[in-house]
Amino acid sequence: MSLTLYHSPGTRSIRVRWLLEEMEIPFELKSIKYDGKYFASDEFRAINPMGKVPALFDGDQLVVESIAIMEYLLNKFGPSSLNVGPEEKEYATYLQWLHMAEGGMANYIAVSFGNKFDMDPYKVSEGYDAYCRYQIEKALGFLESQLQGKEYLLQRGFSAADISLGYTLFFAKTCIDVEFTDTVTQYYKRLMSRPAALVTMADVKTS
Ligand SMILES: N[C@@H](CCC(=O)N[C@@H](CS)C(=O)NCC(=O)O)C(=O)O
Repeated sequence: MSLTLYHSPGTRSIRVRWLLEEMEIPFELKSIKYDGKYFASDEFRAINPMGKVPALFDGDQLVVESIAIMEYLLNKFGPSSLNVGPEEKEYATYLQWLHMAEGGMANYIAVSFGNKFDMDPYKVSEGYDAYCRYQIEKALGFLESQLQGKEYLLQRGFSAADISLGYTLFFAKTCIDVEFTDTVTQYYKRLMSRPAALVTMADVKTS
């Protein structure tokens, strides 16, 4: 087995690195500074034709998309207590947050962040930026309601869905102006104080 992760501090590859650390799976870390020009270069496109991080190689098999990589690792290198199966009561909630953290949150945060800093090619209309902000606020409100009486997203404890969302909350907190409720703030602190998160986030500020 040989796993290689292309990672940039502060980006979605945090999800994959954090999961690998939690699962204690050995891997080679190729940490590269986030650089749009390099990511678009022929050199990097030869590694990942999408020109993005994360990119995971399992031998010569490339896997992209952070949540797909997480599912790949959980299913291929499990069993792991961080994975939740269809036979479990909280399977629906698990799958929902595992994916919503990216498709229903981080994608909107990325647009709003890029727009705020005039990043090419992220410039969008005021109307679309407001739409993205609306989606982010709505998801945070839903999260607030789902966290009531719980330490993590699931009653049964910490899971890969918390890793997926932990990155998203980091992205929101550090890149766009967003207020977290006390419940979400406590949840975020709980996630970021995990030993595997501390290793993964050692090169970035989480507040
Ligand atoms: N949905 C993808 C998003 C990946 C992504 O956009 N990564 C950013 C860093 S957070 C990137 O590499 N952007 C470079 C680019 O799109 O040119 C995932 O979850 O892996």
